[in-house]
Amino acid sequence: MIPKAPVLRETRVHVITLDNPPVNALSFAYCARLFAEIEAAHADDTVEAVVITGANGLFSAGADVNDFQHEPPDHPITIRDVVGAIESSIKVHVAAVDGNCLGGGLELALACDYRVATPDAKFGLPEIMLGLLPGAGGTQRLPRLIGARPALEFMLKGSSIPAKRALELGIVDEIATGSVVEHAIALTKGPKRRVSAREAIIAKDVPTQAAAYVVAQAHKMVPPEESGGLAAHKLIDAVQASVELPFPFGLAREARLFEELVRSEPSQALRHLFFAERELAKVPSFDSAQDDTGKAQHDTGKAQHDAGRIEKVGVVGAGTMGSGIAIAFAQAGIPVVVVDTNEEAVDKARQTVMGMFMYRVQQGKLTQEEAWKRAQSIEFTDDWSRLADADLIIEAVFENLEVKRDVFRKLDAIAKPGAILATNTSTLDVDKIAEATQRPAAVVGLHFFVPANIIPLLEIVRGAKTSPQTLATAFKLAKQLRKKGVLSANAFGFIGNRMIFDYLGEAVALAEEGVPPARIDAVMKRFGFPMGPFAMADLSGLDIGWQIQQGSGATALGRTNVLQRLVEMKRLGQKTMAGYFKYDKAVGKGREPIPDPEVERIFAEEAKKAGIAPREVSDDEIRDRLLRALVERGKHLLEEGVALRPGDIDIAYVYGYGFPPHHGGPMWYADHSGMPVILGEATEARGDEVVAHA
Ligand code: T1G
Repeated sequence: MIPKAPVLRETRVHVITLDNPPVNALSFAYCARLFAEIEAAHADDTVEAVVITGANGLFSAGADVNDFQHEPPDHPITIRDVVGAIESSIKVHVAAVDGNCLGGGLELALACDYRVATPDAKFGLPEIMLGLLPGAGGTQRLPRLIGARPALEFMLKGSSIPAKRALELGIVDEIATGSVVEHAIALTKGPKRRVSAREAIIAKDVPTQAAAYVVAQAHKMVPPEESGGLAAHKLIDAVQASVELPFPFGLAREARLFEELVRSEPSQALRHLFFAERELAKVPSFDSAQDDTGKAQHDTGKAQHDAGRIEKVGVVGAGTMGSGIAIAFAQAGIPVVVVDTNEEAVDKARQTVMGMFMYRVQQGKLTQEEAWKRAQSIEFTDDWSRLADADLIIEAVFENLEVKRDVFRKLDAIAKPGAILATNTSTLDVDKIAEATQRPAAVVGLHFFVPANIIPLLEIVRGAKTSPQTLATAFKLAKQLRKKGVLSANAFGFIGNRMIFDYLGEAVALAEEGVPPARIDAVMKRFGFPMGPFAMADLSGLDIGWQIQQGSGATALGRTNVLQRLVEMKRLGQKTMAGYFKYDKAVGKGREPIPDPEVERIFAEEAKKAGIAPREVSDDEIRDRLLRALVERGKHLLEEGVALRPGDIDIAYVYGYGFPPHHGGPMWYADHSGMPVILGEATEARGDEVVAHA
């Protein structure tokens, strides 16, 4: 039973506190209780007005996404009913917002007559990130409150805005300096003022007659429905209804569009990713973390509490990766020392970093002051003793085992007790690196992706001796860096790269069967990847692929020597303006892949030598074979315990390899697209096995 909130006798105001920990999600069950309380306040003659606020440090995170994962109970009380009750009441309602006010939580606030917020409050309608649209009146009320175009932009973005910006837009009426509830109570003196009673305009300076043009433009601005744009197009339709239809009809249109989206596969995929992301840090601890009864501690809660604080970081290696990692920490407000033996590299890194911050100022993503402050938080030096007080030191030097072991030996002598030593290796054995130190429990793999300050994926590689505390600190750090920390065991290529080898191998196999690389890339771009496998290989460098193939012997890219021939011809990819494609500075700043008949001739020649006959291959076969290569390797990695959950693999691929989020990631896609996956079939055909680092 929701505790009966006090009716403030002197003010005759009923204060309702949303309280459903951890995020005051407005689940069907909670809405039933809330609805009852609101109805009671409306029926209580001693109550003249209602203030709604939130407990647990926020207003509300909106609807309970779990409720959409299964068939709803018959006639559930939903946010719509709660909003409807507020809407139909003659009593003034004021939303007193502190912390996050998101989704259905903001829609509830929009149903109130007034909204007041603390300076730290944040407002967002992130439904589009879940493949949905605001389904409790947001698409009809927000356009009436701030104009259809600003409302559409706000909902299409889905990101949160601070209270100050919400005030500028007109979403909130006032910012409270003192108690937000007290401030709200004062506002209850104002007249009843339903947002729904207003007329929806396009925008302050745009006549309503332009509605059709604005709508048409909006549809052009978002991706096609089949490429992840389904929710966006339906959202535009709903906002169009807010301009063209009377409020109740617009609400009905919104409800119909919402129901269509809830059942849509893109939304199911995005909801899968929402929960998969929140599972990432839930890691069964190592046996060593046993409680006093000897039972292994499985809930991360325990491990989380042991997470160390990272207040200063050292980065060894001032190359592209080292600079990107330093920027990522500076962006998270953590001071960094970048060390390199080579003074020239140190100077170059200083310029790279400064250049990157200036570029973000030009993009309007940072103010000059913010850029300066962040750049100042990075120290560049060739004096390794500057690392002595760092809480964490990340090595990002040349990908060679002996070079890295030397660095770790040196760091082990310099670093303070309790400091964590991390390696950014992408292919080498973390245990062999840890063996070079006296503190293997404090050694962990932190595998960033280029550019490290942009790509959200961070593979956290657990070595044989990595302690639960070190792991817990790594996961906490991932959150501080706004990265998706995905746990991998210490195995060749970890998760992401191990799967991409098979994906690239299948692409090469298709090209050997006579399918032009450009066609293969086009098929995967139509599926939703930002680039195809061959353009991806050219971006990371064919010499890297060849080196890894040589180094590991774990997997061969294809059944011929095409890769070897291209590397010998110094066709190393974008960096040499020729790889599987050729590049021209005059076309797409030298980044646009241009088909090269020379490469197709080499494929045909090598295939003939290997006795591989050209054959007709459909686009569907291309897509399915490439995705199956990913999924089969993914299933192997799960069996081998390299990856913990299918959801972890999906997060890794969506946030690290451009797998289209509206397809949920390779493992979810395989389960939901009916793609036949026979474990071991393809891998056996390729005659390779998972190579765990011995
Ligand atoms: N529903 C269910 N569970 C939720 C939830 C939600 N909306 N939001 C968070 N959780 C759980 C989460 O799974 C985790 O659980 C715990 O709360 C802490 O979350 C009709 C249809 C609010 C900014 O999209 O953005 O309203 O792992 O780890 O980093 O129009 O959560 O501990 O078991 O993320 O402090 C729209 C989603 C819903 C907001 C807090 N709302 N949430 O971040 O904690 S659709 C959203 C967030 C809707 C209406 C429509 C963040 C947060 P567990 P956390 P955090």
